[in-house]
Parts: sequence; structure tokens; C-alpha cells
Amino acid sequence: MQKLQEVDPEIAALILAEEVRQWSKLRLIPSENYASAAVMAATGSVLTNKYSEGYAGKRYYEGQQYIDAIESLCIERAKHLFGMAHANVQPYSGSVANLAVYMAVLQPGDTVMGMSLPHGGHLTHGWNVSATGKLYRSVQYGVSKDTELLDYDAIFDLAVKERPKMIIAGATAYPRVIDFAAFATIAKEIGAVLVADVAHISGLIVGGAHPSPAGLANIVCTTTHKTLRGPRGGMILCDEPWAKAVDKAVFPGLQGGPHDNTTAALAVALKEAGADSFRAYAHQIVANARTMAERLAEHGFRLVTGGTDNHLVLMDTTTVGAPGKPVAQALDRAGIVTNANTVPFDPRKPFDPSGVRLGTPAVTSRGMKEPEMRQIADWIAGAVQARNDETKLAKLADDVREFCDAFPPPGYPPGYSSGHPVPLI
Ligand code: DSN
Repeated sequence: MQKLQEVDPEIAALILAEEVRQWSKLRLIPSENYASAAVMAATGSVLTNKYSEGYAGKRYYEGQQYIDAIESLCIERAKHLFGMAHANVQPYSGSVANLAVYMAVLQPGDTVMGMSLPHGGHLTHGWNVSATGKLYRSVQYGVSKDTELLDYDAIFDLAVKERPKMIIAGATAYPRVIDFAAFATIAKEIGAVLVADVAHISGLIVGGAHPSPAGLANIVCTTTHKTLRGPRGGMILCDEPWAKAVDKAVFPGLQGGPHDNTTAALAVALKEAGADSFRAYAHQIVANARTMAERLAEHGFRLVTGGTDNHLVLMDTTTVGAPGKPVAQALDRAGIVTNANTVPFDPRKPFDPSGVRLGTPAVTSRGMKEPEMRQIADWIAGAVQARNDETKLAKLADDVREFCDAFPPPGYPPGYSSGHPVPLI
């Protein structure tokens, strides 16, 4: 940080301000987390200087003595942790990983079936504005209007009618367990390839807090920085028959040189995720989300599906008088960071939706447990009520900052506090 301050004080000051923000706010965006100091050290290492197109033992540039060892170690750890035969750890992001899977399995124009974005899927699950919805014939399933749960009978009927070549099971805003066995039965019935996109829940899976798709899905893709708590990136795991096609789709199909610094950081994160303490962490994420959901419901929020089984809570805030965007903005001013989100069958537009999505991975990384979740839910209710009262919101933000000082996140040095920040690097 000292070097950065000398060379570019403007950027250094902005990074420091972001460090303080991440320390002094309750970060409840369910796809965000705090990477450890070890993960960040690898991310910021000399590996950023290297090019290594290709795979271990077959590279297009020389000087790969250490890169090959790093990538191979990362792959072995990924395979072991997820219980899959093959891993590709090069995707730059979850979206690129997903696109590589499309390239490996489908030809343009082939039919793919994924969860609709407004019901909790992802852009790359075939939504119409994404390349995946433009280059392929996309059929979308959603949740039941009555229960807001995935209706596996309806998904089966749709699959039999449309006969997709590939089915994607996975979500970004679904608060319940995904039944990968039910998806496997559906895919088997029509001879489709089953892809599990576990980006949100991969940390829960390796920690034993959500059923694994290993042995059920042919291909599993994930980001590496959400509940898994690694660096920003993507990863694909698969059965042996898909290994070659997946590797070819990632490189040279979609990418050039892998980001070796990210690969090393992912290897570190996978080592961390194999520890017993990570299992406890994954289960605490779920216990915390349940506690927060229960308390929010007591405060009168309508929760999509009535609660949660995983790391996230989706609430319809129109029942307490305001749609998601102004509520998320007021919460942010009170030091509680969430995101506005559509709820299933939302009559409002995606940028001004009816709901707010929140989750517990980051606050659980800070060591917060059930009592803290109840306190946070009470603050959320207070902030929503006071959403037009800037004095009250500012006072809440002060209380939140003081509270956060007692729960140092991973990655921050001893002695750090919101009043006396110490640069992280
Ligand atoms: N942006 C991610 C999320 O917030 O869920 C999905 O890619």
C-alpha cells in the first residue's frame, strides 16, 4: 500500500476508503464475502506477471515450472473437495464458465432449459438479453405461483415437451434447497445433459450444508468468491467424458491466458474450504439465515417461500410500504448493504423491483451468530420504518459501525478499526 500511495495516491485513497466501508458496514449481499489474507496475498502476487495459455504439460509459452505445479495442485484440490473426476480452474468468471459449458455441450440453435431470471435464475441460464438466450433456443422454467418453490412436476412436463439437450439446475435468488436428484431424473428421462450451476451454494456444498450435485449432474460450474470465499473467478467440474470438451471450450474456445494469480488464490481457498472450521462456517451461514428470516417475518416482512434453507433471504418489501430499490438505498444509508431484487411474478421492473435480497455469508465470516442476526433484523426493520428520516438512518449507521468493530472480518490485520484503519497491503 505504501508503494501504491506513492505512485497513485488517488487510487490508494479510494481502496483504503473501500476497506473501511467493507469493515464498517453489515454486508448482506448474498453473493459477496471476505477473502482471507492468504487468498488476497496470492491474488496480489508476482503470478500476475505470467502468461500460460494451455494446460499443465502442454503450454504455448515457456517458463511454466511453477505455474504447472500451482494449477495442478488447484485442480487436485477442486476434484477432491467436490468429488468430481475433472476440474478446469481457468474460467475468468462464472459467466464465462457457463458459456464454456454451452460451447462444450451444444451447437448454436440447440435447446437449453434453465431457470428464468425473474424467478431467481441467472442471465446465463438462457435469459433473452444474454448471449445464452440469443445464440441458443432457450426454454425457461420457474417457480410455482402458489408456493414460490421449484415445481419439479412442471419442470418434468416442460422438459418432456421441449426436449432440451441441456438442463441447468441452479439459481441466484432461490432461498431453498435445490433437489439435484429430481433434476437428474428429469434429465435422464429425456437424455439431456444436466449442468448444476452452484455458484451461490458451492461453499455450502463443500461444507456439507447443502446436498451435493456430484454423481447426479454431468457438469458442475461455480464462481469461486461467494460462499466458497476465494478470489473472483469461475471453475468447471465434470465427469470424465466431458473433460476434453470443457477444456477445449475454456481454452482456446473462449479465453486466452489464465489468470495464474487467481488460480493460486483459488488453490489456497480450496485448502481453507477443506478444513473442519469451514464445515462449521457453512452450517452457521444457514443457521444465521434462518434466524434472520424468522425475525424479519416477525417484523411483518413477507418472505418469498416463507423462509430459507440456505444462505439467502428474499423479501417482498411492498408489504411494508415500499418497493425494493428505495428500501435497499435506505438500508445502505443505515450501514446495511443489500440489493433490490425481483420477486417471483413481480409486477414491477427489474431496476425498480418489489423485493430485497439479503444473505449471511459475509457476516458469518465475521463470526456473527444467531443473536447478532436478530439484532441485524431489528435494525433492518427500524431502517425501513425510518427510510425517509436521514437523522435516524445516520444514527443507525453509527450503531452499525460500532457493532462491526467487535467482529473483525477475515483479511484485516489486528488493530484495525473504523476509526484507525491500517492499510491491508
Ligand atoms: N452477480 C451474482 C449475484 O449477485 O447473484 C450472480 O452472478
